[in-house]
Amino acid sequence: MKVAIVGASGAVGQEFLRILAEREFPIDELLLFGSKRSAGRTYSFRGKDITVKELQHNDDFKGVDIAFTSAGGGTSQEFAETITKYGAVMIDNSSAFRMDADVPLVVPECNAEDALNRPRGIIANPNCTTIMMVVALQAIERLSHIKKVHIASYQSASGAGAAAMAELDDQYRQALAGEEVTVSKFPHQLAYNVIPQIDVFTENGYTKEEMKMYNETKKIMHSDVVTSAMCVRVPSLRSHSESIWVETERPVSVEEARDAFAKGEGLTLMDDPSKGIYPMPLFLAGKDDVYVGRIRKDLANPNGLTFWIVSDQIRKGAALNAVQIAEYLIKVGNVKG
Ligand code: 11C
Repeated sequence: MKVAIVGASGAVGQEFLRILAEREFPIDELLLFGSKRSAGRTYSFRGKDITVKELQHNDDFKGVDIAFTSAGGGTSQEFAETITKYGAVMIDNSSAFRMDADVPLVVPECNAEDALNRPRGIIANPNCTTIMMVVALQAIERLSHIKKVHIASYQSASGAGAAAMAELDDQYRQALAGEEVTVSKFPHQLAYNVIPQIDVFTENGYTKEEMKMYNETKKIMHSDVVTSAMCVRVPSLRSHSESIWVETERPVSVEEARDAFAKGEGLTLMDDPSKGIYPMPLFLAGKDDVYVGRIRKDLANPNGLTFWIVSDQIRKGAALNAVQIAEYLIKVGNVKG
């Protein structure tokens, strides 16, 4: 199998390299692409050095079976035709095509089969906050239809990329040294702070990040579920956390929910609050699953249940989810492998 990574030098691109190396992903040849700036850099993959090529409008994607793209929406828009014209399946991590009717939006635990119907050769990877949430929601949906979801997110610096992680480190160093704090990747200083804004505001007062959760959840779950999210940037480095309140058609007990989470695909139950056991982002970076804890009835709603999830959003929220989509296509014989 000939595989390409577009945006190889970014935080998600680097995670693709790690995940493809550690899984038994069938690769005969791996091509790395990036901007003019990152072209020429070399990364090691399964003991071999691979040099990043500049992404250009040429025939470099001839013979490529799967292209994982994570170089921003603009690049995905501009290069989608170049990438897919010889038949490569483009699994795109940007928000460029997610809500297009002819592009499936896939989280394998929920709607893997949607990936088989891709008229444009493009499969979209959802936003990280949506991916981790729907993996957990799917377990509850199997018990009773979810009508409403409220979410408060606690999103790490890494959601804004590798440079943003470095900026958070710098901000702590600068603040402790009494220096002026550099703010460039976030709307305000993040060190010693939380910021109730991720992405830009839309007309209804919600941010784009919050509206992604609203729209993408319906599409992935094939559901009329309505979500209302408050997305907040917090000064953790990696892994996002979410408080979630669901309202189901019939009341779901804590025991039923705990059992469903324990058995759910891609989920790990971590729920023993009396011993201080619940998921925390600091300790779950680099893990594959969505971790669930603090499961309890919603005191404000007889049909409500509330819980807390944490997941490494660069893995399950981005690169791992895309690789799992590709693994599904290989497993069902939809692409050769
Ligand atoms: C963040 N969730 O934490 C965003 C990053 O649509 O893929 C991912 C944006 C996207 O800042």
